[in-house]
Amino acid sequence: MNITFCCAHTQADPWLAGFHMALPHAHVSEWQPGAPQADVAVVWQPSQQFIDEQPGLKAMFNIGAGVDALLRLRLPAAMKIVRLDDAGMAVQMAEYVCHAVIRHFREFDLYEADVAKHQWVQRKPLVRGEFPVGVLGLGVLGERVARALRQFDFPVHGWSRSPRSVEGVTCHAGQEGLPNFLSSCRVLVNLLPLTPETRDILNRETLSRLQPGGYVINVARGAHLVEEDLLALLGSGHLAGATLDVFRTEPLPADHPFWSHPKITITPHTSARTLREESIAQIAAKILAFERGEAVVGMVDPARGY
Ligand code: NDP
Ligand code: OXD
Repeated sequence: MNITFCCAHTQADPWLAGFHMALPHAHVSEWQPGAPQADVAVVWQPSQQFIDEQPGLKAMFNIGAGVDALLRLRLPAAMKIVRLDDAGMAVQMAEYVCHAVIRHFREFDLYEADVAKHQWVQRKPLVRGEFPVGVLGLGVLGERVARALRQFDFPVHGWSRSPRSVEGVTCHAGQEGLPNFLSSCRVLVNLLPLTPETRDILNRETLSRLQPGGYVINVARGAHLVEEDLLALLGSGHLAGATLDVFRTEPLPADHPFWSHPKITITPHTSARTLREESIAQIAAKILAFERGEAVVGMVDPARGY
C-alpha cells in the first residue's frame, strides 16, 4: 500500500516516522507535485492541485475532526473521507470549555483586576442554577463537553440534528428544537461542524434568544459566528462576554477588533489540538480496517457535510 502525506502547517518527518513504525508493510511519503499515484492519503487542508493529481485515491484520512476545508474542494465521487474521532481531543475540549465557563461564572477576571489594584473584595456568589449552559452539537466532542459541565452541576442543554440522549443533559433536536434550546441557555458553547446548514448560525437572531447576560464560547469554526452581530450584542449589553478560539480569518488579523475588546477572550485555535501519537495510532488502525474491507469509524457523509 502507498500512503501519501499532505498536511498543511505540519512538519511531515515525525508523522512519516510514526506511520513507518505503525504500518511497516506500507510505503509512506510526503506528497510533492508530480508524485506517483498513492492508494490512500493522510491530509490536512490539502490543495485542489493535490486532489486533481491523485484522482485514484481510495480514501483520505483527515488529521482533524472537522472536514469543512476538505469538502470545499472538488472531490472524485468515489473518494472516501475519514475524520479523527476524538484521538485525545475530547478531553482537551472539555478542559477548555469548563475553564471558560467557570472563569466567567466565578468572575475570575474581576478578581484578577482587583488583585492588580491590590484590592481585597469578596463578591456575592452567583447562583449556578441561573447559568444554564447549552452545547450546540452533541457529537464526539460536544457530548464529552456536556458531560464534563454536568460534573460541576451546571444545568446543561444540548442540541443536535437527530434526537440524542445524554444522562443529565436536556436534549433538543432539529430546527424546530432550536428556539426552545436557545431560550433555555445563558451560556452557549458551539461544537457544530461547519456545513451549509450551520454557517452563520451564531447571529443576531439566535444570540438574542439567549437569556440576558448571555455568554458565547465558540470552539468550532469561525464561520459559524457573524462577528458584527456579536459585537452589537456585546455593545447593547444583552451579551456579557465571549471566549473565541476560532475565527473567520486565521491567524486573526492584527487590526481585528476582537484582540482588544474588553469582553472578549481569544485563543489561537488551540482548544483541542491534534495529538500526533494518538492520531497516528488511530489512523493506522483505520487504514488497516479499510484495507480489510471492514467498517471504519468516523466515515464522513459528504451529503450531510460532516
Ligand atoms: P461530530 O460529527 O461527532 O458531531 C457533530 C454534532 O453536530 C452532532 O451531534 C450532529 O448531530 C450535530 N449537528 C451537525 N449538523 C447539525 C445541524 N444542522 N443541526 C443540529 N445539529 C447538527 O463532530 P465532533 O464533535 O468530532 O467535532 C465538532 C467540530 O468541532 C468539528 O467539526 C470541528 O469544526 C470542531 N473542532 C474544533 C477544534 C478546535 O481546536 N477549535 C478541534 C476539533 C474540532 P447528530 O448527532 O444528529 O449527527
Ligand atoms: C479540527 C481542528 O477540526 O483542529 O480537528 O480544528
